[in-house]
Amino acid sequence: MCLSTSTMPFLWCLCALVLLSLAVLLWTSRRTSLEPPYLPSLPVIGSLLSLMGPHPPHVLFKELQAKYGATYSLKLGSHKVIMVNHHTHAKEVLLKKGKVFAGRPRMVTTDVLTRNGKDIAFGDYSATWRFHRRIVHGALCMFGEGSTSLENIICAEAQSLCTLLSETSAVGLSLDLSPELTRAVTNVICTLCFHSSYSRGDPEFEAMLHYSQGIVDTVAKDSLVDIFPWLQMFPNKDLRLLKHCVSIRDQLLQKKYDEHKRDYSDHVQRDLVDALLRAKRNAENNTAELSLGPGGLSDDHLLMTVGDIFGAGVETTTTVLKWAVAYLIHHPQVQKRIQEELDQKVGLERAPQLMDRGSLPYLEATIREVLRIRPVAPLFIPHVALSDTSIGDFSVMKGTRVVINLWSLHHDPKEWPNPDSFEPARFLNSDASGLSIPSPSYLPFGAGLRVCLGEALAKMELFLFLSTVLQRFTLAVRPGDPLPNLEGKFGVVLQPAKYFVSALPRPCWDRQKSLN
Ligand code: PLO
Repeated sequence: MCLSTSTMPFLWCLCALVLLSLAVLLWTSRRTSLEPPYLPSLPVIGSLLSLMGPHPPHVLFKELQAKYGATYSLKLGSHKVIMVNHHTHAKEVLLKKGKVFAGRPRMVTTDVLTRNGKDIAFGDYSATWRFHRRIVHGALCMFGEGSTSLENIICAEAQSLCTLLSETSAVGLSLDLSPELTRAVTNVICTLCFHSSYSRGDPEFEAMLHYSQGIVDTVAKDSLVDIFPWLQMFPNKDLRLLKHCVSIRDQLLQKKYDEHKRDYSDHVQRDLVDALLRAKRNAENNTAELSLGPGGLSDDHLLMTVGDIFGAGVETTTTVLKWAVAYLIHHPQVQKRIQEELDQKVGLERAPQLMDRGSLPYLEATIREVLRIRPVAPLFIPHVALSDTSIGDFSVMKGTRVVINLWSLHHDPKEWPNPDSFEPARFLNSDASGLSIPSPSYLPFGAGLRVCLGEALAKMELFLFLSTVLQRFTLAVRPGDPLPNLEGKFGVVLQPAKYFVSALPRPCWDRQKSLN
């Protein structure tokens, strides 16, 4: 066959076009089918051998970036997990593709804690979950931020903490602050949820301290039984402890819940449980809401959610306060600067209030730095991809677990100069008159659909407790005592080891009191 010279250019164009489309096709298919680098993995045990070593998981996962890059995958038993260590991919998961990654994995320990995921934090994404979260959000807004009664409750608890510190310092004692901080924070949550509170030595409170620690020690910390569910068949000390602690917690919650149901009235809303009960009843009367799926919003759901609010409200805020005190003891110059700011802006005549927040930037910067350097939940709770999707150039299959390593985000040396050193001033603006967030690699409360519901409440508490105590006391260890250990014990929350504090009344405060 002979081709005329006039058809040649046309054919060349056609060939070029075909080649170009092939290249584009090849490139895009390569792009979306690219898998994140894999840690070595063996049948049954998955990547477990690569995860053994002296470091806690969040630190190990951060270090593995050097070899595998910021986003890599591994296998925990039969589960494929993608580990995300950089803020761009973290935000893609939490914000840009928040809905696709809104799932939660079923785990043996969290199923025990939450009656198979009937709560909000560990519950999987569904219409019931969305409705449930919406009513809890509404109820928290009603009783949460901006509520003067809540501010009064926190201030009263902070004052009673100061009274205890005065008593112990008067007899030269140093003190493990943990139970007292827990009681103060518990009372805030108790008032919010149940309009009740605990006094020192209350046996119910002691029981709560005990069961809650048992739960923190055993739940959702990548324990073997969560990785290999079949291990439940064998005797397991941790699982037994968890079940025991959960049953005590459930009795306590059930008692409060039953009392509320008995005394419920449509006309008064005393607390969060009343608000939740009302929302549940409204939903039951509203046929549209009944399409929520099997069971709708059951009593179990409400009970488990109150358990979440209670557990999260107490364990997280107490832990941050303990970290804050530990770091303040290590950095007396930071404490001094907060106290100077308090003396200047609040004075000694009155206790600090929420309205002082804007005029105490250094204290607020210190709180931000504590939340950066020791994030409460360094690996958050794992997410699950609800459909085939991608993270950056990597393809992600439906059902893959995604873990955001907040520890890596908060200790990224490219984002935070000297990431391991405690420097509150990094959160101040250039003339130190206000606050700033110097890096996008900062998500202490998470982001997106599953952002922490208690963020506003936590911030109120951290501010009021720390300002009230530091206005009156300088915190230190007794001469010769060790400084608090800053390493932390990994679990569903990263807790500091126990330490003892001595609270020295500030001379200016004492002088002021003797004048009054
Ligand atoms: C803390 C111990 C309690 O007894 C039960 C409980 C409930 C909710 C959990 C909380 C614990 C730990 C912190 C969690 C919270 C839900 C959201 C929060 C995991 C286990 C965080 C940091 O994500």
